[in-house]
Amino acid sequence: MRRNQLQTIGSATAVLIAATALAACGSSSSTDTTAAPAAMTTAAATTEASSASTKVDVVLNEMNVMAMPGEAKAGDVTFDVKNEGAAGHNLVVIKTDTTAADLGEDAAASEAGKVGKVDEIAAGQSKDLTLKLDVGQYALICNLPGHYGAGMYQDFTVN
Ligand SMILES: [Cu+2]
Repeated sequence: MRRNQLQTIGSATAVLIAATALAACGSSSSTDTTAAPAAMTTAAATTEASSASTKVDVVLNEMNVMAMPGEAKAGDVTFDVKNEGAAGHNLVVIKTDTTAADLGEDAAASEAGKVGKVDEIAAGQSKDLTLKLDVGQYALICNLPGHYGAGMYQDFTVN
């Protein structure tokens, strides 16, 4: 009887140790192999989501608007607008059937068809603007007095 009890305790202890070892092994391996890939999957998904928004660098100076690239796929487009000039500039995004050079008067352009605007940016500063753009022809202009007429415009195509 006593010997049987000892055997029972002994095997119960062995089972406990094995279970503890399994649990420790299981929990550490599940942390290492499932949590890490899950985090990587999340990061990859985030990267895919942000790359779904096309990034366009727009540089403003005296007296140019330079968008790189000059076209984008329809959908979310993020204009990363940097004023590399010495004066303040703004950026108006206009959907238009004409070219950017043909928006109207010399001093200031018509903003008919405006789909978004970045208010005046001080020299050396940057601002972002994300717009959902349909397929079409657009004009990117600075419409501070005299700037459009001085050449601050560029065509932009969404396809
Ligand atoms: Cu300007």
